[in-house]
Amino acid sequence: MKGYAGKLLRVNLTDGKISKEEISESMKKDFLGGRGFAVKLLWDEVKRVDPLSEKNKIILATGPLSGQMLPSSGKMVIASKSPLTGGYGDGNIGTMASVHLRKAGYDVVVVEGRSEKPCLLVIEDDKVRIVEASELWGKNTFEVQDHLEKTYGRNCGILLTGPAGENLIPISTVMSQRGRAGGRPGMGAVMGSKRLKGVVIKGTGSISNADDEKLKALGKKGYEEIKGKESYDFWMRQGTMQAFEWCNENGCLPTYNFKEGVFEFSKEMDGYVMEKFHVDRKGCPMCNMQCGHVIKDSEDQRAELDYENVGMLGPNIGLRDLRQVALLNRMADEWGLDTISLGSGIGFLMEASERGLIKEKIGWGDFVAAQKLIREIGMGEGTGSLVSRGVKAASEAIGKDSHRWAMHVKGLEISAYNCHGCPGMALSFGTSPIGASHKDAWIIAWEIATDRFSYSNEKVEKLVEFQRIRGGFFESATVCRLPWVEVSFGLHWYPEYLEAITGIHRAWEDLYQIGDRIYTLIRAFWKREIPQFGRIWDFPPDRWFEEPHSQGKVKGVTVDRKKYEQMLSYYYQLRGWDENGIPLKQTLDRLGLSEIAKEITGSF
Ligand code: PTT
Ligand code: SF4
Repeated sequence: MKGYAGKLLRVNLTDGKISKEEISESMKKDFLGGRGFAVKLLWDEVKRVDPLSEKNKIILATGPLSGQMLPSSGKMVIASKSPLTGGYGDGNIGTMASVHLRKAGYDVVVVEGRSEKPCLLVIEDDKVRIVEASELWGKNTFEVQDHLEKTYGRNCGILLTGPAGENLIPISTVMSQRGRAGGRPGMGAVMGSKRLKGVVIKGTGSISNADDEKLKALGKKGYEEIKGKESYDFWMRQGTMQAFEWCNENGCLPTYNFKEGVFEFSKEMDGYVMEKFHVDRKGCPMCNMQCGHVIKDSEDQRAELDYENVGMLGPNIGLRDLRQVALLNRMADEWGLDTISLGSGIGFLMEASERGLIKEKIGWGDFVAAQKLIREIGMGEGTGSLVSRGVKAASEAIGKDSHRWAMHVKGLEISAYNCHGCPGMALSFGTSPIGASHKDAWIIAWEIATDRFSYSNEKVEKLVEFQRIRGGFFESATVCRLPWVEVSFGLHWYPEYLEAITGIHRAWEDLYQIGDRIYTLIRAFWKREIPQFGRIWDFPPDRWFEEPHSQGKVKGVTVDRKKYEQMLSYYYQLRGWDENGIPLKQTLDRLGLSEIAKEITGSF
C-alpha cells in the first residue's frame, strides 16, 4: 500500500541489535497506523510483563497521514504497557520526530531491552546507532534539548525523558521541543527503565504517495479552509485556553481537587489574562493554527501553557496567579512529569492535609509547597512520593475514605473537566481506553449545548461516534484532531487525504470499523494483563456521584449511579462487549480478531 514507508525499525538495547522489518499489508489495512500499530504490536509482543522491566517495549508509531503536507500532521503515538495503570498506555505528541521518522524511511520504531548505560538512539536515515549518553543522565529536558540541537543541528526530531522518567516515576511523560508532551500513562518512565535518555531522528527522504499532485492540492485547500474559518482568529489568540472561561461558566473547572466546578479567582487567570502576558506562539510541525502559547513565568522564564495544564496546576490546587502556574508548568516540562497527574496529585495531597490524613501542612494555593512537592514527586522522595505512582496508589497507601476523592479512572488521573453535571463526559472518562483521558471523546461541549443532564441512549451513541473518530481515526491516522474540534475543519477531508496517500478509497464507515477493531483489541489487552479487569474499572470516583458542588451552574447536582450503570450497559452493547465489558466472541469474529479469544482469561 502506498503512503507508508513500509518499515518497522527494531532496536534492542540489551544486545545492541538493530533490524528493519517489513510492515505487512494486512497490518496497514486492518490497523491503519499510530495507535492501531501500537496495540497490535503490544498484543503480539508484550504479554504479562512488568512495565518497568526490560521485557516491556516502547512503540513510536506514525500513521499514513503523519508528516504529510496537510493540516496539523506532525503527530505520533508513543505507547507501551503502562507502569501507571498496568494496562494499555499511549499518548499523542506533536513533534518534528514524527516528520523526520517518516522521511528517514520508517513508520514505526520498537525499542526493547535495557541498555547497560544511559544512551541515546540516533536515527539518521539508514544509519541507526545507540550512543552512550551518561553525561546527559540527570539533566532536565530543556538542557538536553539544547545540547542535542547543538550536536545534531536544529533540523531534527528529538524525544526525551526527564529526570522523573529516569527515576521511574509512573506519572512521567515524554517531552519534545521544550513544551510538547506525550504519553501521560508513564511513557517517560518506560524510557527511563530502558536507560534511554532520548531519541534523535534525522530523515532526508520523502514519502511515496499514490497521488502526490492531488495530495498537494488537497493539502493546500485544507490549510486555506482552516485560515478562513470564523473561529480561527480567536483560536489563534487563546488556543486551548479558551476553554478556561467556558469551563468556569459551566461549572466544570476542576477546583480544589474537583470538589468545586467554579474558581472564585478565575478572572485573574483565564485566556484573556494569558493574552496580556503572551510573548510567543509555538506548536507542532505542519500546523497553521499553532496553539502553544508562551508567557514569561514568575521567574521570567519562558513557559508554554495549555488549558489542561492551567486547570490542573491552577484552580485544582487553589493557585490563582497565572505566572506562578506557568512556572509549575515549566517545572513539569523540565522534569518530564505529566501536568494533569501532577495537578491531581498535588490537589490530592492538599486535601489529605486539610483532612489531617498526612502530617505535613499544605494549604490550598501554596505555591512554595507546590514547587517542593514537584521536586519530591520527580525524585520519588518525601511527602511528594506518595503521589509519584498516581493518586490511586496514594489513596491505597493512606487509606480511610481517600479512594472516594482520588480523582482517577483505571489509575490514570482525570483531566481538567469536572463532571458532576456532565454524565456523558463522566462516561467518556469511564470508558477511555487508557484511563481517564479526554482525548478519546470530548463529548462535554456537545453535551452542554444539547441536553446536559440527560442519560439518553442518544448520548451514548454520540460518545461511541466521538471515540470512533477521535480515538479510532485521529490516533491511528495519525494527525491532530484540533482543526476539526476547534475550528470545524471538515471531516470529509480525511478520507480524501487517505485516498490520495494510499490509493484506496475508504469511507468513514470503513474507518469506524478499524477504530472498533483497535478499541476491542485494547480492551482485550487490559483483560489479558489484568485478569480481574472488568466493569468496575469503568467508573469515575465517588466524588462525582456523591458530593455536589456548593456553587455555580451545577450546584447541588451529582451523577446518578443507577443511570450511569444503564448508560454503561448500553455502551457495552454498542461495542459488542458483555455486561462485564469483555468483548463477545461474535464481536471478535466480526472484527477479524477471532484468534485472540482464548487469551482473554475466563471469557470463553
Ligand atoms: C495530552 C495531555 C494534554 S492534552 C495536555 S494539554 W491539551 C497536557 N500537556 C502537558 C504539557 O504541556 N507538559 C507536560 N509536562 N505534561 C502535559 N500533560 C498533558 O498532556 C497537545 C495538543 C493538545 S493540548 C491536545 S488537548 C490535543 N491532543 C491530541 C491528541 O491526544 N490526539 C490527537 N490526534 N491530536 C491532539 N491534538 C492536541 O494536541 P498525551 P502535544 Mg500530547 C506543555 O500527549 O499523553 O496524549 O496527553 O501532545 O504535542 O503536547 O499537543 O489542552
Ligand atoms: Fe499541534 Fe496545536 Fe497545531 Fe494541533 S493545533 S498540530 S496541537 S500546534
